Amino acid sequence: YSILQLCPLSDALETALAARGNVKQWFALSDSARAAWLAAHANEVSAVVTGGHIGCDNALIAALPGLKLIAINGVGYDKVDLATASARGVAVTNTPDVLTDDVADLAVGLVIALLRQLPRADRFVRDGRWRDGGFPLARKVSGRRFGIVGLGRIGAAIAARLAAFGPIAYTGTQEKPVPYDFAPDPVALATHSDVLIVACAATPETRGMIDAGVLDALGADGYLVNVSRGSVVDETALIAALDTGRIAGAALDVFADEPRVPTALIASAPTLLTPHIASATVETRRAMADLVLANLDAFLAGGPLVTPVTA
Ligand code: 8YV
Repeated sequence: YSILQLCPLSDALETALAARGNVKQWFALSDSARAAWLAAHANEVSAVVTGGHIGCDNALIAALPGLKLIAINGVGYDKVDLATASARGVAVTNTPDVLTDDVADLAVGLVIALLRQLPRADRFVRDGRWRDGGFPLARKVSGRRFGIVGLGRIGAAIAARLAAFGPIAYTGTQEKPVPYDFAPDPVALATHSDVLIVACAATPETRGMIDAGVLDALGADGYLVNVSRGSVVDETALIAALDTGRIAGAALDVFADEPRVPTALIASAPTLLTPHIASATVETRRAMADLVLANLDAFLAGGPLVTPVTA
């Protein structure tokens, strides 16, 4: 085998991978089957293909002496230790840009769905409750102040869309030449925002950054939207803030321990929960697959990688 596949991928991508080498589906093996397989085949693996939220841990990198490439089918590379990979001479690629529109579109959709209570309104009609009275009033989207945490490619695309609805401010590692107000930190941003949208990369610095202090600064009328990584938000603090009405609501596409979602969040009424679907459209998953393959082909041909991740 030469390609180790760490998570399920689209049929088209799996077929294309199989045309390029022997593919082993790691995610389908039990722990004991993994150990046995490694004992027999570890030396043969030159490339790992994985998802952004799965990555490739250091133990697996260490177990694959012939590994030269980790191709991530996603933009986030927080689950790969770049220092370890580069020390071992393992290149890492991701799929930037092609998913930016989708993630930004979903963020806007979550903002509208959360404030206008769309999932609950849908249930209201289906449950036949319309006949018994009107749906409770929701909250207005236009005119809200939007705070973007992380004005990278995705954050900027979210800002461009939400600028049609209301004033935008942002925070991040640096101030940028953009027509939006810069806040020096998340607390300052949350203080002046009605809706806080998390779009930054997950790094050691951003881990747990949206904490109780940020949520309190957002306030009882404020909403949180997360399309980044669950690790950026202190989930325990978020649950407490939702349960005590210290923030008005949250829309979450990502969670600390996916696919496990805390029962407290499931039980929490002012939340909208989606199963990490920000890049999950036919069009974008096709474009991501094409980029994974372009990187793999460049690697197999010994040429420069198309979208390498650099530390
Ligand atoms: C995917 C993602 O869910 O791009 C990312 O970082 O988290 C998502 O696009 C995942 O990587 C699909 O494999």
